[in-house]
Amino acid sequence: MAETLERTRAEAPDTVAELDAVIIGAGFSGMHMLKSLRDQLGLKARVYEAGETVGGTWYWNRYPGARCDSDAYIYCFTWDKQLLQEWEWSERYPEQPEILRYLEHVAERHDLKRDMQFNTRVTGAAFDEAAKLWTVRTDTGQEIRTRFLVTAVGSLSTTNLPQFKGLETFGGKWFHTSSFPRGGVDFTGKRVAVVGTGATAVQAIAEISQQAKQLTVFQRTANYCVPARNGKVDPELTAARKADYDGVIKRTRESFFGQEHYFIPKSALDATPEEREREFDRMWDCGGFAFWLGNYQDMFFSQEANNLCADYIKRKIRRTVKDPTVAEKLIPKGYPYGTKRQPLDTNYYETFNKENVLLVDASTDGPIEEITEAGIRAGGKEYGFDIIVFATGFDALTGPLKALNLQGRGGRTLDEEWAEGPRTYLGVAVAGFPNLFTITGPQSPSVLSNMPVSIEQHVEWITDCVDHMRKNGKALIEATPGAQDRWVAHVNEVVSATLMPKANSWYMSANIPGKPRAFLPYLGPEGVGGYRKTCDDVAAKGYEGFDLT
Ligand code: N01
Repeated sequence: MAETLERTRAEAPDTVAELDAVIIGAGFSGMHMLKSLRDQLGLKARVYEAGETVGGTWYWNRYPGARCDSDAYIYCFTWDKQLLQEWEWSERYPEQPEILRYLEHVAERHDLKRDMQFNTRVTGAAFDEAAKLWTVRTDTGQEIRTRFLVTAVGSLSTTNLPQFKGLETFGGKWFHTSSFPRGGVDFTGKRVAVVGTGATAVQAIAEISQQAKQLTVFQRTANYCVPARNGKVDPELTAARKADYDGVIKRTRESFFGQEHYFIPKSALDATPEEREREFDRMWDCGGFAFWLGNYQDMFFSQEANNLCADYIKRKIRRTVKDPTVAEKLIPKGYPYGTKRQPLDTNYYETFNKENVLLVDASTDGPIEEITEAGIRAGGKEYGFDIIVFATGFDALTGPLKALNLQGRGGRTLDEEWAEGPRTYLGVAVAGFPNLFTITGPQSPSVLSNMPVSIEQHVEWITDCVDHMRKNGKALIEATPGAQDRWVAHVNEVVSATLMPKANSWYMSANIPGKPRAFLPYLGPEGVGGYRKTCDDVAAKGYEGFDLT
């Protein structure tokens, strides 16, 4: 690894380079952005990536059980029509190594790595007002001057490792799920702790319990989990989807969440109990996000309707978990269903029936007090461990952008601009930061959608915008403060009509101590389809809300 790093750096281009576009990150978004700017527009573009290859999220998140939660047939690039036909996914939700293989294949097929520099972290970028260029700095000591700066850093890429007292004293090994060692961790015969019960932990816990001698799960907030129902996809269904990929693409692009799930156009309160139960059973049996994103249309708005959905899941938990005391600990309390990211489970609740699995719940058993040399002390009791796995999530959406140390006009930083929460225009631009584009940035649908759908929409929009500027002899594009103010107000107004603000979720910035409470993505009234139309309208009106100079 060290050798590879040295070699890659030695081969790195000149210390000062001039480019048309710098793209930060080589995940789904950086790969597509490079393909578009370089091969479609002919720009001199280059990707800088901290990891040693492509993949982004799928390069870093290698914990046991890591797999996508969207059906694979829509969790891929749609711009390579031939590959859509050729590629065969092994199951409904492929595991991390398979998705990484897919991305490696795309990179090779489109010769993307030629214009990517790995093992290189962007450490800062400043806008030079006189030259109208960005100067980008890297940890390899390079300085790159570029007209356009595109962040493709993902929404969930800045690790949240809570500052537990005493972590440095722990005598065993500890890992965060977002940066697991290559080659994995051998849990065989080990006493293992998992801290957290979010979507990541729900995937990892069932897997780790199969290897570990003893697994202890530290839960702060119980989650509503629904079955993933992973498995082989019926070949006839796959063939039908392939035959109708244009239809699939159109439908996901116009949909609410970038998925082929549609709300039941009715209030849950208007259905009879029998009808409701039938619908709930149907969604539950379908698995995946059906229960979350294809439920009654008022589920996200009416507490009464939401309670009916929540109660169904609570009944399932009580039926699955044999020990009633453990089941009660696993019953979510204090926030509406669906207002935290839906974890998809494969034997999650069943795992708590195993003899080697213990649940330590912050409310009933006491919260984590400190990490000790031997393990974790919670609720006054010490639990001994060989390995601790922190599945404690991310500083979502704003974290990865702030970490870039961007300086816009007048040297202003995002820390200053976003002191009270993110402020963007359309989630793709920030006033005072000309020629900066943020793919799936805060206040865009991003994490509330099937990511590849939102990534492609942003990449296409940015590509069209850059093309428009070149054709019209424009050097700079910049969101106006007024348009940004209106967008921020709109984002907050829309979400305030929903139940989302009632949860202490990472959507609400609540997982990071001191982070200003603000809803981070955009939950537009018509979802990703409506958001796409809004962005297209902005472009059609000559980039309304932007100054083009
Ligand atoms: O992180 P999380 P995640 N003391 O923030 C707990 C995506 N994803 O990595 O709920 C004790 O959701 C925290 O408790 P609480 C997906 O979008 C995608 O699981 O805040 N506990 C929670 O239980 C997802 O939402 C896929 O009270 C602490 C957990 O740690 C996002 O990644 C697969 C704590 C963190 O849960 C993040 O999920 C997996 C503390 N100080 C994930 N701090 C795909 O399908 C935090 N916790 C691609």
